[in-house]
Amino acid sequence: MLKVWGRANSSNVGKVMWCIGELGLQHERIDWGGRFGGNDDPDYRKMNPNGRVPTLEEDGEFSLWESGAIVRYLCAKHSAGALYPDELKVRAEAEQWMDWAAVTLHPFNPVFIANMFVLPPEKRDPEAISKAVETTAPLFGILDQHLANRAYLCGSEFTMADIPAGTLVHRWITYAPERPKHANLEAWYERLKQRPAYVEHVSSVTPGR
Ligand SMILES: N[C@@H](CCC(=O)N[C@@H](CS)C(=O)NCC(=O)O)C(=O)O
Repeated sequence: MLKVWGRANSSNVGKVMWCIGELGLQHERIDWGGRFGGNDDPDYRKMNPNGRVPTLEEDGEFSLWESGAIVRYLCAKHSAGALYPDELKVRAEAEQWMDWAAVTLHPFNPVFIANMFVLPPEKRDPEAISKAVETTAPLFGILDQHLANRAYLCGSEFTMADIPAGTLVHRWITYAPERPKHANLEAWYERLKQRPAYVEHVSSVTPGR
């Protein structure tokens, strides 16, 4: 049995839960981290020395942290040749988009969350949000251009490549109304919203802590 340790309103937990939903795997999710606490629990730290969420626990004998690594592992195990592309170059491209989303695209997200949901209203900084929009818009422009002639990041089919950036695009489109219009990006977001697991774990979830 799979266990996912992590609160549902974390984008990194949402990424893993969306993947599990796509794969149709039996699982249990345990509210952890944020307002639920638990990150400093010594047993939890044995599984995840970072004291962050999510952590995947499998059959009580294997655990894994880093949401992107968890998505890769689950897709490789349960969806080889589909969500986890067989062809080495296609898989490398998928991993390229996954790493890019986690490292390059992601930084706007904590700025949005802190200044829209977590900090007390008097401490929120609209300037920080504007700056994040300004630096992030060209990055979503890269995705928009890439999506000009393909339905999903690796081509005509949905793969694991779509999961990390797809998790973030919801927050971008929902919480950055002053963003530039990117028609291909918005069409991709609409396609993702046709997927029940995306709606359940990403697009219907209000961010927070
Ligand atoms: N790179 C890590 C980041 C993990 C991370 O920073 N998670 C955040 C939530 S998105 C966290 O644990 N925050 C503290 C908490 O929720 O208690 C991953 O992708 O799994």
